[in-house]
Amino acid sequence: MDLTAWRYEDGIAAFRKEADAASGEEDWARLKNAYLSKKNGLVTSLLAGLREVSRELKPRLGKEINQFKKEVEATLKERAKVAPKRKAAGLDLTLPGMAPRPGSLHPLTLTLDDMLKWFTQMGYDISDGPEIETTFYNFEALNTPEDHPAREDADTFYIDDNRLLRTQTSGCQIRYMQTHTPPFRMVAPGKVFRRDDDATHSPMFHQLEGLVVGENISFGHLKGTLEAFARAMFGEEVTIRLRPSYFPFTEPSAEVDVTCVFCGNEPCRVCKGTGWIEILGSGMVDPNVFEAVGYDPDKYTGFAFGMGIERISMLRMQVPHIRYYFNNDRRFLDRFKVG
Ligand code: 2NL
Repeated sequence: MDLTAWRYEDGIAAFRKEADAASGEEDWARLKNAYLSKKNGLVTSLLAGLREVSRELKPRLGKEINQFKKEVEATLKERAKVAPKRKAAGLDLTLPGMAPRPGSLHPLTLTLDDMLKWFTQMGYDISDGPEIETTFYNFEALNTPEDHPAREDADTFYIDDNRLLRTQTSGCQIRYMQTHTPPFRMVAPGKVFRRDDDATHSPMFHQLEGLVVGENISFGHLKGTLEAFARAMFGEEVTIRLRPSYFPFTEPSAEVDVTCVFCGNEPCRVCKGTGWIEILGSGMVDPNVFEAVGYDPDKYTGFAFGMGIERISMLRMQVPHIRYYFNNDRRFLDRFKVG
């Protein structure tokens, strides 16, 4: 830019005129760009032009351009502060407010609430315990010796040699037995952790375990209880079957299947055409577990069971994938809104 004809008085007068005429954020943004843009703003061009002027003119012009720059910057900065205030002054208080969007209970909570309601009606006590457990409560007391595959580091999140994130809520039952005398019925719901992560497994999920101990508690009690539970959860028309299984803490052990509630005319994907869906594991408490808590295994017997709450919930709510339970996607959660 050729500065020979530039005069501070004319330059600043032109700027003041423009600034006085400016109203609204758009005008101010345009002015800021025209004067202060690093690329082609007037101030930048003036400073660039200064390099070309003669030695005699340089000191005076330099001073004037600096002065000019200062006033432009100060004015624009001052305006940037008041602009939002003008906007707030235009607030229309007669506009309708934004409707609150009430939340809803999570499907997992809905399922757990139903389960606990049923067990409570059946006389069960509800108990819980720590998510960080010792190896004694998670394994030793449950007849799971040091060399058992379930104790492999590969499945368990260990904190140190003696502490871990519980892989099941059974520690709650051990604590309960240590502080109560049979007969009793109790359930323990809570978070459990396993080093597993795929389509049907999440590294954290929720389990509900139950324990009934007394004199003469039999396998018949186990079967009748779990059948009544399955009917309460999936409908009076369902029935269950027991398959022999193995857990270190129960003997004998049984997995429980429920008749498929999804089977219609088409081939069923949920039960893979078998007509049965596995819902939980169970068994008669191993005498070694009673020994570990100081109960006389000749006096007491009991049954125990454990199930994944997400799994039961998915079946009841027809949710196709466990990840829906942890994503907190409103489109999914809103499906469970009441009212
Ligand atoms: C499963 C099903 C189960 C238990 C949990 C249990 C607890 C005590 C004593 C005996 Cl204190 N048993 N819990 C029993 C059978 C099954 O969970 O699939 N677990 C891996």
